[in-house]
Amino acid sequence: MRPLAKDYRIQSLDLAAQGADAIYLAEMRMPALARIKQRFAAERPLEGVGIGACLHVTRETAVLLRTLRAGGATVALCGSNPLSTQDDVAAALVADGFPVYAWRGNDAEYYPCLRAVLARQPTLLIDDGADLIVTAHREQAALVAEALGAQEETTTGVTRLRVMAQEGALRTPVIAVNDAKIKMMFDNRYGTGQGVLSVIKAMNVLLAGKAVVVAGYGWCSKGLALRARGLGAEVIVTEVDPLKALEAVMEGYRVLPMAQAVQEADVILTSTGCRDVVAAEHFPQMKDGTILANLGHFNVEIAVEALDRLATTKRRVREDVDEYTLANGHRLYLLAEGRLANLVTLGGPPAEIMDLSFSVQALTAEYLVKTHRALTPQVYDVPDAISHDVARVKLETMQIHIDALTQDQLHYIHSFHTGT
Ligand code: RBV
Repeated sequence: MRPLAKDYRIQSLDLAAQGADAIYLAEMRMPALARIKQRFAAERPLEGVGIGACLHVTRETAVLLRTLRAGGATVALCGSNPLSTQDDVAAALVADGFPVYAWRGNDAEYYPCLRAVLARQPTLLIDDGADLIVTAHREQAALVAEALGAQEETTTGVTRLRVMAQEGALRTPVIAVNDAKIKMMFDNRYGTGQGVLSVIKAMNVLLAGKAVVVAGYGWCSKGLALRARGLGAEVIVTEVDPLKALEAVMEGYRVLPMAQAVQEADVILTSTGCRDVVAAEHFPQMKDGTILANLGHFNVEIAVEALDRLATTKRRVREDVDEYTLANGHRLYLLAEGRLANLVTLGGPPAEIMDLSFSVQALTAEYLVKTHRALTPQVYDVPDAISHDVARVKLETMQIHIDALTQDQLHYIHSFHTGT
């Protein structure tokens, strides 16, 4: 047994045994990360590196933290969302020696918890949504100047950091883990896509025959549309990007402006990275019983404050479900207070998926430690070789074999001489 972390702020240490079981079950389904952990333990590529992590405090995140520690790093963790912390996991991590500052429902002290991580003077930041990186820039200029760099897990965070870079405000190199092919193709599409189940878990509603509106047609929304259709729903997509809208049309979905879509919707799912996608004027247009869920990073995609203002009554009807009654008598059901519903109600993308994303995080940390001297403050892509490595290892652990190019084939595709 490791000694308890000396400093921490969590809900209750009493939940540690339950959390340890939850982590154990996730770890079993994260074989690619397990291989990295084994190699890290032997090679210690992160020896002496202090990592500050701001991530959803989930069982899968716990497996990542242990992998980073096996590589020689010390890691402190805060939550990247007020509602996504699994309190049992936080307790197990503290019992396992990690300083953790997070509890479910921590709205009021969200930023103090980020500051507690920064107070440990980490030299590498791993973020999900860019709150930690932005806070460090605002309040800890020296820490940022000394840092090796940072890594960002999610679409919304990468968007923020690219704006920072464009405005010349970024002071440390950032690697856009989200933009790695193996992250977007699997975590965003199938991981968030499976988040359709949050509607079923929260409301146990039949999706077959329902009109499900999916706002946006990026990687996350593609998965949501796919899975909603698979459950028998009629999917309507809304978009602002003509290319993505056309893609949705060709995929066989109806595409409508939101003002029309809301009138037909039984369920509305947002994952756009933008704000007020479902806005004040839309609520009175909705049918009685419409279910609203956001799966994007921040709670701004559905205009919750406007909904609060418009509603004549609001009451909690089930765990993570609030009923809003409007002046026209229609009742709307909002999941997870408009925060990312799949994290809050389901615990996030499953371990098999996070195995991929967090393998990329672990290998990116190793890459940053090795290469940071050659990097400048801008947003970098994850080297493609990392995505390919993780995919190869994942296939191996699934005992799926693929072909290899012969010498002749290699020669052919690397030469322009042979034609008609
Ligand atoms: N995410 N982390 C977890 N189970 O630990 N689940 C989801 C987890 C990340 C995911 O990669 C996505 O990009 C981000 O959370 C949204 O904030």
